Amino acid sequence: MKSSEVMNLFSLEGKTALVTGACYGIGFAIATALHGAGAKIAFCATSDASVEKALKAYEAEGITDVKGYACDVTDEAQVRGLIADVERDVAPIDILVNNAGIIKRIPMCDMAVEDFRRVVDVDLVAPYIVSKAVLPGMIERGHGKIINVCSILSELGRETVAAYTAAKGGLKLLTQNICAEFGGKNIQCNGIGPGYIATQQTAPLRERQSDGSRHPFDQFIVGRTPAGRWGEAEDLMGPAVFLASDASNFVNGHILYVDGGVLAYIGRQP
Ligand code: NAP
Ligand code: GCO
Repeated sequence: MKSSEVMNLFSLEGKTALVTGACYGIGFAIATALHGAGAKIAFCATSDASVEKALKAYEAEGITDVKGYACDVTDEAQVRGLIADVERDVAPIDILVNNAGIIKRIPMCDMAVEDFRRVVDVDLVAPYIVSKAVLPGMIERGHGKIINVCSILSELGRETVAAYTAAKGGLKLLTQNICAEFGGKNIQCNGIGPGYIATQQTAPLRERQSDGSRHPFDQFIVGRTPAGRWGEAEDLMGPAVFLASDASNFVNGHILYVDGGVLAYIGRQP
């Protein structure tokens, strides 16, 4: 390959991507990035109202050709319908980003088993359901990219998020297993593992205190992150384009942590 052609490796021209839960936050940033690299974008969210709101947000970014669908990704019948709709309205899916996720912060022994199951359903079972629905088409067409949005909590635990860490740890291994099972079919399945990113999901951890001071968890995260700041959803844009593109064709079963260095750091010395 000529050096002048290297940047073409990152182009997504002619590709179609489905990003789950891409109304705002990380999913929105990833969908916007893939669009900027040339892909046609479809996304889903939990309700028509979410989809309508998101379409306006994309429009505000100058993106008018995305397609949005209401779909609960934990429901296999709805997911099959979603894939059929995307293939009919847009094109067969080359890139799947399993981004939709929830968290419930409840001490483990106070948590109802239904709450634990719901988190595992959305954060782990749904990526399995959506991947299972797109894989046969990817195999038939001879290529495919699946990106699972994991977390640094695929590696670490912390108080109150037992279901989330169990699900994200499982998602890391599901990523490796999809790689193992379908790598020979020219399908690459990788994960992105964000650190602490300033989105709606983490807003309660950054709320100002009544005296105007920063939330103790906010200070803890800044101290625990070598970069010395929270991540922004935009920090995930480059890594997502890389993992969706031909630039990563021999990268498979890998979790790309985008965490400002948290996982490399033992924490500030006293
Ligand atoms: P967010 O702002 O809460 O957005 C989550 C999105 O998922 C929303 O669009 C939501 O749809 C959608 N969603 C939730 N349940 C769904 C379901 N059953 N079916 C379809 N869509 C569903 O979250 P975020 O912070 O951007 O996080 C996105 C992903 O990154 C999640 O998997 C999260 O666990 C992961 N992550 C986040 C961080 C962080 O610090 N923020 C760090 C590591 C990993 P509606 O708009 O309809 O509610
Ligand atoms: C929490 C946070 C995390 C982040 C993220 C960290 O309560 O600890 O919400 O779960 O969302 O996954 O990488």
